[in-house]
Amino acid sequence: MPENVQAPPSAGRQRILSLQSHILQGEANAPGSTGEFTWILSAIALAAKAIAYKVRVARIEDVLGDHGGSNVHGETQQKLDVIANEFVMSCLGSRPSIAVVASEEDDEPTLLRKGADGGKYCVVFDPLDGSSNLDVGVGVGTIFSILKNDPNVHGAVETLCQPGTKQVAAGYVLYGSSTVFVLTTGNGVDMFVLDPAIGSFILVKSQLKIPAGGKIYSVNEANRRTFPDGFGKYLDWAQTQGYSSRYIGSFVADVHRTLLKGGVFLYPPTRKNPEGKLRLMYEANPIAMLMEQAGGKGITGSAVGRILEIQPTSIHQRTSVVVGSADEVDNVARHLS
Ligand code: AFP
Repeated sequence: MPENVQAPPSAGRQRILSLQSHILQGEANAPGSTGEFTWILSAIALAAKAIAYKVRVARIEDVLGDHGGSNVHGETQQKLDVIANEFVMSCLGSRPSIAVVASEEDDEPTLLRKGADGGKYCVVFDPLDGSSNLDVGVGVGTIFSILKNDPNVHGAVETLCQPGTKQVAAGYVLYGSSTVFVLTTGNGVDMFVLDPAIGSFILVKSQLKIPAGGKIYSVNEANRRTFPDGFGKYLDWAQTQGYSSRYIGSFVADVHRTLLKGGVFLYPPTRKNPEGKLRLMYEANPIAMLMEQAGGKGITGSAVGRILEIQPTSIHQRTSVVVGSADEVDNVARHLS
């Protein structure tokens, strides 16, 4: 630069980019974009900030423990499950671009708009995954998946029952030692961290890639005797190869570690949950999309198929899950076939 020309204020400095600016930038590069998508992500980010705050002060405000009810899956609801669900619902409900929303905590999806009034998108979410760990201060998370709305399909359930390959975006927010927002809009994976001082999610890693391998398996090994044989064979093999075991019991936290450090997370079919425990639309699909976008893989444990290709028949259906580094998912698959 010539000596007489002053450097712009940002030259030589690290650029600070918020989630909002990052999405706006993406929309500016997408011809015909209307900005509706930005509104949805900003609603999720707002709900996430409110949930992050509640999780931090839960012990002080005495909102830990059982709510007294159970959700559609027969699981005990925590007080914070209900609070988080209301936060996400109220943030999303006011966005005119959303036609249908469905929460893991609710029996039925909510049809917000239909026909000609219908918005362009549908949002499916698990407001507070891993909530049974809240009382002991373990990381929990919100998981979401965004699908397109087809105005010609009537009925909320029919509208939502799309395979994971149709997701236009997916992500999670981890409420851990920091609040981390991991997002894909189908063009790689980006990671943001909430700066509590300014109340913004700041981009910390663009185009995040999962390591191709990693000698860590993450599974509830107490269920091993009831896994299909192939999973036992894989675990025996991994133990002879010097693998480590890490299991938090909170899907988002286990997935986040796997994404950053490599390895594999497994929730196989068990005697108690022959279809697997995790929910296809609220948990498995969004995480499988993130893993694939980061260069990893996601398969079901039973038919050794790609999670994203499962055609859902109900919005609360469960699936077995094997997600993580491409080489490690292949190692598991090799023992299943
Ligand atoms: P909660 O939301 O009831 O705590 O369930 C958490 C979860 O769905 C998922 O986050 C964990 O990976 C999985 O269950 C743990 O299940 P196990 O306790 O059977 O290992």
